[in-house]
Amino acid sequence: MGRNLATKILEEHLVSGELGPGKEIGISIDQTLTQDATGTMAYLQFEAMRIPRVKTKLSVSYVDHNTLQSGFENADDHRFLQSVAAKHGVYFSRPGNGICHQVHLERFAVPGETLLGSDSHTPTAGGLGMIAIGAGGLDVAVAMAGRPFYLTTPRILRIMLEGELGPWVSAKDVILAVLQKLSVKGGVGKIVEYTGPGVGSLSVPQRATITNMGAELGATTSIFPSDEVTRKFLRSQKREQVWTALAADEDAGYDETVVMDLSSLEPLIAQPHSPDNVTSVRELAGTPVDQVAIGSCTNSSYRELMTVAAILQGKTIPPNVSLVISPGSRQVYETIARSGALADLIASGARILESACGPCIGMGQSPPSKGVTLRTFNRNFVGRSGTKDALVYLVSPEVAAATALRGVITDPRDLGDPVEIPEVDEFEIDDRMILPPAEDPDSVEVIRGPNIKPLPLKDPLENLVSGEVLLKVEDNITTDHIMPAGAKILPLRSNIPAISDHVFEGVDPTFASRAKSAGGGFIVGGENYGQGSSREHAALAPMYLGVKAVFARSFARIHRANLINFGIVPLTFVDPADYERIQQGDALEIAGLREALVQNADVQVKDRTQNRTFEVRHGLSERQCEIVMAGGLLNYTRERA
Ligand code: MIC
Ligand code: SF4
Repeated sequence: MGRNLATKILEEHLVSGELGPGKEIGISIDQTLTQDATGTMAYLQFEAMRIPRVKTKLSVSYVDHNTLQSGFENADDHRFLQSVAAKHGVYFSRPGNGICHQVHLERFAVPGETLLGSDSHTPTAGGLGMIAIGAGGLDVAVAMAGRPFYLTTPRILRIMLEGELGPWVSAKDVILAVLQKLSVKGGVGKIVEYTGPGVGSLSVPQRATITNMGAELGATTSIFPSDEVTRKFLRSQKREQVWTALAADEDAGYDETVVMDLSSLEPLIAQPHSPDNVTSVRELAGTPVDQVAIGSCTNSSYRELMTVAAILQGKTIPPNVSLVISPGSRQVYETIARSGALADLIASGARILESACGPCIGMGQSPPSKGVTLRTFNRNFVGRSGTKDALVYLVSPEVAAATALRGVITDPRDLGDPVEIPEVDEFEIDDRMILPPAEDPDSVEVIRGPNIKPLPLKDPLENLVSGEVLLKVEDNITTDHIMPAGAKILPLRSNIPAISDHVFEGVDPTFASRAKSAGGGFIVGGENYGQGSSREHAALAPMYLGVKAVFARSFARIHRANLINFGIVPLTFVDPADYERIQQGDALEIAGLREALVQNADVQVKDRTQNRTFEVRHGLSERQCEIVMAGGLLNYTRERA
């Protein structure tokens, strides 16, 4: 049997282990990317490894998240990032140059290579035929040091695309349809590989929208073949020389296959508060909205903003709607400006923001109380917009623009003939906002502001671990629940003592102070605990508060890896009913934890409050056991250096 594309690239990069169900593999990483909200930690960790220059083919540091400088903190972080990049061989994409995933797709992604990024939407580059994986900052730091990235061999899920998209239906509708079918847990442990005759009808930015939101499936990554469409896109970026044709073998095998007919899709919408809560736009048509936000790494490419501009041209948005637009990259921004489309957007009453993540991560533009907001983004978790009781819906740019125009949720098919946007054969290429690393690293002084606090480290794991259940939460808890973001908290990303006070703030504002006064303890979660963002702060800050282990029904991949990296033991219930039995406040004791890890045995947990014992499983590889016992990956790496 032939090989699928994902397996081919994984095999080419395999440096340890062998591919097989449940087996841990180590792959070499060609490229890394970081963004500012996770990057400060990643570079502090890289510095701690005392390696002078990155050992990857290419590493890029982007500034796109913390661009609202309402105090010195973010600006200080940017200065640190710029200087540390110059010193250690990393390219630096300046604030304003765009969202990491959009810029990386335009300027750096290479078919067939591997990319590890400290952001969960790194799989965006899968639209260009890369194996691009999101991870915690520490994993990225280790990759920059030239070490492999470890993961459990993913199952390969094929999505066979047939037919072509109808008028006013776009890539966002494809991935919303996939989410509707598979749910936010449907991709856990899998790589989603798109194949079939429908692939050729999708442009690279459309493919990237689909692979981007594969993160919302919980997938390890998603990938498209590299074909003539890919070549054309690379030519438009004056990078045709990096193109190679890549595809699965004709007779390739897959673990699972789903068939999707593109021509049967209609405009879709994800309702509050989960990206998989999908229905048709028709169903909700007529609902009044307060805000429409267009942008993010999912939907802010050139063609998308041109489409929005064409829909709004010569019109004015109604008084009940605030329309905000953030172009995905400076290249997109400049191109729509030169074409005149930007003027059309401004004239329509749109509020134009800088090219950055912006409202997607709650950096400004929070909706009003109980406000209805339609966004072209990828996540609509409670509170992420900055307004806890807001109702956030996720849609395509076409639906967003039609809705902004009418002031009520609108199926764009009601607008009549679709707008046609001619493709750009060649973009104007200007990389002056991407700074190459210094030629003389010794001359560079790394600048640290007062917000950058030293990295907290954990002691090696003890054999007897005890404490109380500090919090019990339900299924699908996101890292936005665990470690909220937004304009007020994000500036503290390089200050763990300060950011720790906000852990679980939206769920239980007493959590941090209770954890501190109890000297730490445990967390209990349901299924898919820790889904969403890659922020390692969702592990690092609880570690700082003394959390020793998390019990859950199941974990999301990146968060589980982050817990291990910071020495917190992720444990799953052997009998799922124990999740129901265990209560917040129970006093627990685990004797012989280290032994259980070494012997690869199930772990006995004594619930002193209920006077009963239950079993949990760690499922850690030998390497992961050693990391946890060392008190985290940094200690482990140092011990081995
Ligand atoms: C997100 O979309 O949630 C973020 C902000 O980009 C995160 C990274 C972070 O929290 O810094 C992600 O997706 O990994
Ligand atoms: Fe930025 Fe939003 Fe994309 Fe995260 S999902 S990288 S916050 S635009």
